[in-house]
Amino acid sequence: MHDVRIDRDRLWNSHMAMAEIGATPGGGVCRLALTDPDKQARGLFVSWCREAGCAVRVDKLGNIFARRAGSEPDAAPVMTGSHLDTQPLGGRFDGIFGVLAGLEVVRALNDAGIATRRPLDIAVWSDEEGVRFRSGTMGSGVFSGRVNLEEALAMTDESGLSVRGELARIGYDGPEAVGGFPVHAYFEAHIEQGPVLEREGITVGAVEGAQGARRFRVTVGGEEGHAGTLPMTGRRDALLGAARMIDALNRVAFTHDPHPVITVGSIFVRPNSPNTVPGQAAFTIDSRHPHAATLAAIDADMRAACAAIAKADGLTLHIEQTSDSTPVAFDKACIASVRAAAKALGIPHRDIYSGAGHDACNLSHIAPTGMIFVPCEGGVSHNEKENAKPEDLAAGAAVLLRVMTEWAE
Ligand code: HGY
Ligand code: MN
Ligand code: MN
Repeated sequence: MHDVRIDRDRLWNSHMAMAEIGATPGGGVCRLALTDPDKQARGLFVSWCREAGCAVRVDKLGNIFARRAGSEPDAAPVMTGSHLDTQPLGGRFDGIFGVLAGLEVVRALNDAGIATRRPLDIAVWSDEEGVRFRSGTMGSGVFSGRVNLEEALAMTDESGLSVRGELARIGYDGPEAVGGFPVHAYFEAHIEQGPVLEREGITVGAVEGAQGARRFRVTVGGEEGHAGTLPMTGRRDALLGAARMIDALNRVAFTHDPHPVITVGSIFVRPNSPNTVPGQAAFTIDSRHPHAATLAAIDADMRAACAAIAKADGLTLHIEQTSDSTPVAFDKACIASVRAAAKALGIPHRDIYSGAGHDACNLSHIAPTGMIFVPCEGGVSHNEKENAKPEDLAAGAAVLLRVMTEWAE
């Protein structure tokens, strides 16, 4: 391949500049979907892409596509990308690496004056994390036809603000239809968010697939009462019931082999007053497993556990499933390209499976899809301490450059 080189420092410096937007005191980042920090991050990315000669499009769900023209403009693009939205105490690399690695590929090709036959698209998907609006991988979910656009636009956050309203507020209610154009292949670079690569001293993971993930919102109903006068017997304490359910759900995880991962990450209490017995509690469940049948069995166990406690405590129970992503296997030819690119570049690599969910999981339903993992320190992610090495990010970007240019011919 012509002398085209990833610029390690430029890639790292772009990460550090992006990390200043929504920076948290603990060294991480907070850029919840469609908030002002997300708007600023989007704006910075778009300005960089325009400087790199890309044409930028925004669709009705705020997904951004920066296109580097190919010699055959009507050919289906080779696409890369990820997300700029983060967890509330998120890291500087989760999602951001996939977006900025794509930009570095474009910058490196520009430096070398190399044209590709197919256009190259860098995508920024709206609300991958699903922290503020409950579904997770929302933008790529609608793009791939797995989530209904109107339902996504109607989703509201805890304060009742809708996706539709927030997109308009930050100016990313784009004109383009969501999806509907062919994608020749999709490759996403991402930190592993697990310990395997670092522990084995391996720089690149050729990702074979990702486990399935389902989310639920559980609402428990009891009755408000005075903390001082309501006797302990006969209370209908919704928060106590929820606490018992959360403990029972944790124990469900150990009754399946291999263990699923079941997480209750957020809880809401009404009226949330220190001297009122809670009349309502709501909490989320994130349940994941590599096998679809086991995911279904876990659902049944979780529902049974919550129902038994609700019955025993005289509480009402409502369980709403808010997302469902099936286990995916990525495209074998894409995986082979990632392995071959790492090998050609002399980069230590191995096959690996993803415990985390990604936009690539949605894209895999409509285009040949592969992922490139690089190590993160201690496997830590969704944590302000999330860290990666400049040389590993550059190696991942070099593999991305190679596979994208291979598939763009
Ligand atoms: O939750 C996930 O797996 C992803 O990091 N959003
Ligand atoms: Mn991510
Ligand atoms: Mn994440």
